[in-house]
Amino acid sequence: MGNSSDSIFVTRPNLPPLEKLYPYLEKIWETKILTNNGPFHNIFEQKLAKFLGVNHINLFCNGTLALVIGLQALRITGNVITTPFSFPATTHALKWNNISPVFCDIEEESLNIDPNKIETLITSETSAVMPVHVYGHPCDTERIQEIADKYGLKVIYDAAHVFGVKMKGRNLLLEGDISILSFHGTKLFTTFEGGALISKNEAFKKRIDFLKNFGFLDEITITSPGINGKMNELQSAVGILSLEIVDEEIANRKKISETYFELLKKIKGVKLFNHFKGYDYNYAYLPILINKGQSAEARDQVYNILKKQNIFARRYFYPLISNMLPYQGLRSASRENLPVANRVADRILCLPLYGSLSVKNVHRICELIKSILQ
Ligand code: T4K
Repeated sequence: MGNSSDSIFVTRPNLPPLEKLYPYLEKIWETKILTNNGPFHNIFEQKLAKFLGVNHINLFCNGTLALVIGLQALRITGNVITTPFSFPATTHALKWNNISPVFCDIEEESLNIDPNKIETLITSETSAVMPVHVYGHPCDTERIQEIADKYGLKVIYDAAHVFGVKMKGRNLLLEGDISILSFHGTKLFTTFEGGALISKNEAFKKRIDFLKNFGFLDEITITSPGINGKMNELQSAVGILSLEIVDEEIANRKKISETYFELLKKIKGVKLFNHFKGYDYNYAYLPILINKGQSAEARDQVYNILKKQNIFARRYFYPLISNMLPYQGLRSASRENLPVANRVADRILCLPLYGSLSVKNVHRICELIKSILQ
């Protein structure tokens, strides 16, 4: 991470006013309740459930553990079909459960798992599908559910990027069996580190509550070999306050994104992702493809020239997870199996996007991209 004061990063956290946090800190210092289902944890859990329009939610210390524990609670085994175009946490969560990932190619337009390619990968070992709503663009959940129902598979959504995405007539977070969110410092909605798991019934939520607290049923009874996935009081306090500012952040990002779209659409070789049909986008990311030449060269050129100007765009998600050392040897990791994902990973660039990014800087970034590509 660069640290020059004029640096422009891919994102910046949207933090609540510090003075609003002080009363929460005073309360924590007074009561000395720091964690283990404290009062702020419970308030945040309720407020968050209401905000997201869900009934069953568990808070976590991060999104990765929510995934690991969610897979465990669903008793997923064998093989799981997933996307290679994501943050490594998605696939690592499978490995931490001794599950083998089977990589499926992605769609050109949404960059999400391609439902048309899932069925050919299903074998007697397959127990689930784990798609990711990449950059907050919703997966084709109806088609995925149809396939899951046909073969009796579970569906686990890595929904780390979708906070604040609003579908017309349905709640994206209630698709599949479970969804997990991330509240990491780089996310649109942050609790510094943090995450949540959304499920469909109270019994499952209770099971997750045990699993994320070592499996304790009461002071002396352990029901299962749980782990520590709890969110603490400080994170929860930040979460309560951050709920008050997230809608404004989305509105600010929307305006900034619109400036980007306006300027970038005129540049040959830049592909934008701005067709938000059927949903209100959360503007979590500003991904573009640099479509010039056959390799990653042009994209890397843009990335490096921006970097020299202290503009730190990011190549999320390059390299593909399937090309990372722990996964390279898998049959499904071959480039022939994943032509679209490999092509996209060589061209993807996420540009800086956050509510306080100035329009002047957006113009500067777009001018630089234009001068490099023309
Ligand atoms: N599934 C998906 C699809 C995910 O994208 C993620 C996380 C997960 C699962 C796992 O959820 P968690 O267990 O993390 O809750 C970041 C994040 O570490 C990671 O959480 C995130 N995805 C991923 C997309 O991005 P890095 O290595 O790129 O972060 P870093 O530290 O380079 O930060 C990028 C920029 O953000 C910095 O240049 C400046 C800014 N920044 C960052 C931090 C940490 C700040 O301004 N303040 C900060 O505190 O991975």
